[in-house]
Amino acid sequence: MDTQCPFCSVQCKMQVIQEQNPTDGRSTFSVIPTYNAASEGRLCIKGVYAHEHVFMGDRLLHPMQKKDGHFVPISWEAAYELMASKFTALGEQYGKHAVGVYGGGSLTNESAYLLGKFARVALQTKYIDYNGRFCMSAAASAGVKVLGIDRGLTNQIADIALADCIVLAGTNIAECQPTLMPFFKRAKARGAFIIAIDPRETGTTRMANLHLKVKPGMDATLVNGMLKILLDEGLVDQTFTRERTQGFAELEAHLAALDLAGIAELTGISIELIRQAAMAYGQAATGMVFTARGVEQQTDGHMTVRNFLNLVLLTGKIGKPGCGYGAVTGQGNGQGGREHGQKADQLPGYRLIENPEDRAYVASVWGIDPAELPGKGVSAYEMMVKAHKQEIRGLFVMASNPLLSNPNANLVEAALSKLDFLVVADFLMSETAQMADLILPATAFLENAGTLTNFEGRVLLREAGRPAPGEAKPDWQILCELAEELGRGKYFRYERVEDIFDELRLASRGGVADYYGITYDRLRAEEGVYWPCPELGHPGVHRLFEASFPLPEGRALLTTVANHLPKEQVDEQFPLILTTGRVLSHYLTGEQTRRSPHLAKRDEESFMEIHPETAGKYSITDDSVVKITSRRGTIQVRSRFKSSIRTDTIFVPMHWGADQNVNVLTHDALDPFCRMPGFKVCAVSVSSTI
Ligand SMILES: Nc1nc2c(c(=O)[nH]1)N[C@H]1C(S)=C(S)[C@@H](COP(=O)(O)OP(=O)(O)OC[C@H]3O[C@@H](n4cnc5c(=O)[nH]c(N)nc54)[C@H](O)[C@@H]3O)O[C@H]1N2
Ligand SMILES: Nc1nc2c(c(=O)[nH]1)N[C@H]1C(S)=C(S)[C@@H](COP(=O)(O)OP(=O)(O)OC[C@H]3O[C@@H](n4cnc5c(=O)[nH]c(N)nc54)[C@H](O)[C@@H]3O)O[C@H]1N2
Ligand code: SF4
Ligand SMILES: [Mo]
Repeated sequence: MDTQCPFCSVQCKMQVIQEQNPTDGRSTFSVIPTYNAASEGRLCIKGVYAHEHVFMGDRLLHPMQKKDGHFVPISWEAAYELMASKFTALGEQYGKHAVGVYGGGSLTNESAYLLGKFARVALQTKYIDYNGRFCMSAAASAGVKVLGIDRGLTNQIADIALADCIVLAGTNIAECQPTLMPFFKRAKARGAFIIAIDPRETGTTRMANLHLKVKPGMDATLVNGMLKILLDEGLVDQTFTRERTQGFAELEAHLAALDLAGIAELTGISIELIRQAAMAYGQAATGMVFTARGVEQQTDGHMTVRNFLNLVLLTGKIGKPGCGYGAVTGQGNGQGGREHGQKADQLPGYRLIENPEDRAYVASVWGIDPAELPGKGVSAYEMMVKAHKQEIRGLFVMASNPLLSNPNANLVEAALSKLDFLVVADFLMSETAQMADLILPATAFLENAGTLTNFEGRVLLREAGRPAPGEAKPDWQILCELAEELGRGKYFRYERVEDIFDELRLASRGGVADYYGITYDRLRAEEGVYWPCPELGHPGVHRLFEASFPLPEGRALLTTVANHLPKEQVDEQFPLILTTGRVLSHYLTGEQTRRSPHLAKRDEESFMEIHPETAGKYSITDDSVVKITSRRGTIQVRSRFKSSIRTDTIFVPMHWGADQNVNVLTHDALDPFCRMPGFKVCAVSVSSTI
């Protein structure tokens, strides 16, 4: 089976070989990495064992309806009838917007595109959003505002090795995109200076020349310090700033008024270290800045990314070899998943649902009247709040496990319980699926063909390697058949998945993320194609912004960013900062990796990283079960002493559920610009359970 790893945004290519023993019929598996330009023939441990959840996990094989608290298998026909009748009845009683749709960044471009169309055309609801809201929304919205385009990497991956200075802010590439590490190591071997910004030590910070152990949530302020030093030291690229940006005068005045001693105090980083970082980046001839969820999953994540972009723009380090910005995308199709209409305010190709021209164009491709298209809905967590208020009464979740991944999980659980009808399409019995009234069995990566766009903005084709097991069906087929049952089938008739891609190409044509020139034949022949690719013979754009930015006068936007504190602050009762994230062997809510024996055994349960000095204060011993409590709830995990984490901070990963679900603790304040939750900072107390 020639395939791609289903997990992170690198999308490493591989071959899974199944051999069946003729006597007992049992299968053994081997996995060979295959070459593609991003992974260069590497796989991390998650890729090596990705097939395990497909073959060994307790796959969902039949549609199932919950009756008296138990799931019973039903036919696809009965499932479609039930869903259509329930959603139609809710629409008649409460209006069409009483039904919501919730998607995911693991879906192929074809399914993500179709899910957006399904919500607007088949259900005619405005409420659709997806898990990428928690992932890429801060970086995406900042990229659009400042640069005019949101593409994960503004240049090509090969540029990393050409950078003389690299800033890695809130990104743990060593554990989250491990196969990219050699690109950074190559840069370092060439003499690049690497700066990591992270409150704790990771495999990534260990690679750095300078590690700034920032106080969680204080990155925007830290960058203000770096910008001020660049300005004071004459390291601003005056020509670039004058010719290619706007807003310099305001930014200059704002920086001049800032006080470095105050910034050092707020961020926990000394002026000397801030200066060292600023000088290294400012003096380097080439350089790149990368941000990820550490700085983005904040209640000011949008503005924080804009400040990192100030760093890039003030030094003119974009649009040329060895220079650029990367928002290190998370999910396998985290990039494509955010371009084709799963987001509350978007239509395919990054068109906007509130823009009359965009509406008219997409409506013409879909063969409907633009007046029929609903307006914009609300963000993922806000849909949960609407469900809690019973404004949303029916919900269709496809490729996400919101019970574990939304902030403030107790409210989310209550919201999902209040729904009149919850449908979940998944291939595993997730915690959210367990709450469903109806489960639709989907296909896993080995059975599902389609395109995915990797973190660079390179579109890749993943072929299906095996038939769907049991009665499972690909997501796109489920959507088409449901649309038929809802009486909207004429808008959803495709013979093959490639036909959906061809419609997507047309729907995205002329948009920001233009896929028109990309075809399955090209994807089979080439190593993937970068968007924008507006014409069939077009090579795709490897490096953006070489000459201008797609904004008024071709200029990027500099932003004045205030020194902000995170929304939730510690106090006497909740004296520690909790930050959350990932470990190498598990993926997101752990649904897939917890079912893979080789991956699960590396980390069988959740844990809390804590400084031994801090632990001592609360009489906590190493490797013991502890309680962590926030203003929202309590979880229990095992302690893990780490003398390399800040003493005011603890870290808990996000991969487990039930009484280890870290999102029971997180708060639900959202970033005002992009509605990203502040997953990376909440106030907690810790205590021993002994
Ligand atoms: N193994 C593995 N790989 C994955 C995933 C997975 O679940 N497991 N998920 C994929 C997805 S969807 C995503 S979005 C990416 C996520 O990739 P990353 O964003 O790299 O992962 P995180 O661990 O969430 O956060 C990165 C780092 O931010 C640090 N951090 C926490 N708070 C702050 C802060 O306030 N400031 C700064 N500067 N740093 C902070 C954390 O200590 C952590 O080391 O990974 C993708 N790859
Ligand atoms: N505290 C805290 N919370 C976080 C984060 C954090 O750093 N800290 N990170 C956030 C981020 S970045 C993300 S991306 C979200 C992720 O949040 P979720 O979307 O909830 O995470 P997953 O575990 O990927 O859930 C995907 C579900 O869909 C199923 N699935 C996978 N592929 C497919 C498919 O192709 N089709 C169908 N139908 N089903 C499929 C899987 O079996 C799984 O049950 O979590 C967010 N939540
Ligand atoms: S998890 Fe990411 S880095 Fe690891 S094999 Fe899969 S795609 Fe590659
Ligand atoms: Mo993510």
